[in-house]
Amino acid sequence: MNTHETRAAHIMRRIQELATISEDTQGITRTFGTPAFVAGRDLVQSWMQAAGLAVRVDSIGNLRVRLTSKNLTAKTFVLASHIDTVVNAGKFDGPLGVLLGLDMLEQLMQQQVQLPFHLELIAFSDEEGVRYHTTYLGSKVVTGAFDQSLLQRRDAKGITLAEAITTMGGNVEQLASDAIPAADWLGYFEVHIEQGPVLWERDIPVAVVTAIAGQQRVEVTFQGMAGHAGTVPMDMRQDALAGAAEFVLAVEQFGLAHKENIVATVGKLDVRNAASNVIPGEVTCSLDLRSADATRLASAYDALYATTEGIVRSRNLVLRWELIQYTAPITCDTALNKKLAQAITESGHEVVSLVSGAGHDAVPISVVSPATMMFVRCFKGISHNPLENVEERDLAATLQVVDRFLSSLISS
Ligand code: HGY
Ligand code: MN
Ligand code: MN
Repeated sequence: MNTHETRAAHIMRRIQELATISEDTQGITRTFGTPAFVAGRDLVQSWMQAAGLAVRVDSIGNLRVRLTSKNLTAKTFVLASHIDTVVNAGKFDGPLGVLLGLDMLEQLMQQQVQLPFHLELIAFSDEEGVRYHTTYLGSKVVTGAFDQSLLQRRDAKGITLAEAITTMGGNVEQLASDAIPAADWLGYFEVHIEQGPVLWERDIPVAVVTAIAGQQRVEVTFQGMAGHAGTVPMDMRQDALAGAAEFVLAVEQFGLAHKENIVATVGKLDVRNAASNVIPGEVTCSLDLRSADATRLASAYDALYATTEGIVRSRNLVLRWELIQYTAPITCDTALNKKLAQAITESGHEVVSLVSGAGHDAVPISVVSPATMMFVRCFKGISHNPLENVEERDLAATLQVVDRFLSSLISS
């Protein structure tokens, strides 16, 4: 049997190879449905096929492979993560969990393990929600929760989600029939980088995830009056960008004032018809609001909306506030976490439990199945950044724990 170190090196080589595929030459970008996304997916598919697995590309573009149990009435346990990325991403956010899952299936096949349950590995096609600002498109098809009304959403180039799915070879007519029936789910497990500094600071390779924060994603548009930068007196302006700037700082101030319980970010800002000699007439920005506490998330949302209304009133602007996505916070499955903690202890590591500030596909999955995650230490906790990195020794340590965790599931 391959040692954990040789397996880790193999997975690392695949992560590095996948990282060479991108929409642009600068960094790593493979957003939902783009040619670069499809090229990356094809590479992962080729590795799955080389392992002797029959790969199904489902209607939303997820890659799906299964090891079936001889017990045909068995339920299905899912290992997964995502292969889409943010813009200028790191190498590990998503692919780590997919390629580690593929290694697990390869090991089980090599050892000819008789499974008491079906084991499905899924590479989700859209966790990040970068292109259509709606996350979890891939996992929501697998759980039967896909919102058909999203099909008409348009990306920055005006391409609808339906068109993107079709262009990628997906099938919008099949989206509702690609779910794993709720009764068939045995459990869900995702390995993912921590994307935070705790494991780095504590010098521990892995952690159990006990909960995942909820999030509100809003599109905020400030409508003023475009005008000549040279002729409109300062006190007669309806400057949309000045209003948006006040909003950005108000969001930061609110987040700092409530930093124990929430995080608030404006990650995108677009000035329409921008020119240096034009007073901005329309500005659209994003608001990303998160908390592990649903009540605090709701009150933060209401407070920031009220603040924004005050800003537009004082500046004689018009506000368009569109909630793009709301996801409630979730708690991970305690029984799975108990087994995972046991596997971590047996592997010689201290058990650290973390709440995830980042969203993950485990969130929609937890609606239909017991779900949990394990975090892997990453360099200084940096993620959504080309500096994102995982050390091979931590990947080997992760494999040791996941081997034990899966064995405990198989033998229970
Ligand atoms: O935004 C997030 O929390 C994740 O990276 N999709
Ligand atoms: Mn991720
Ligand atoms: Mn991410």
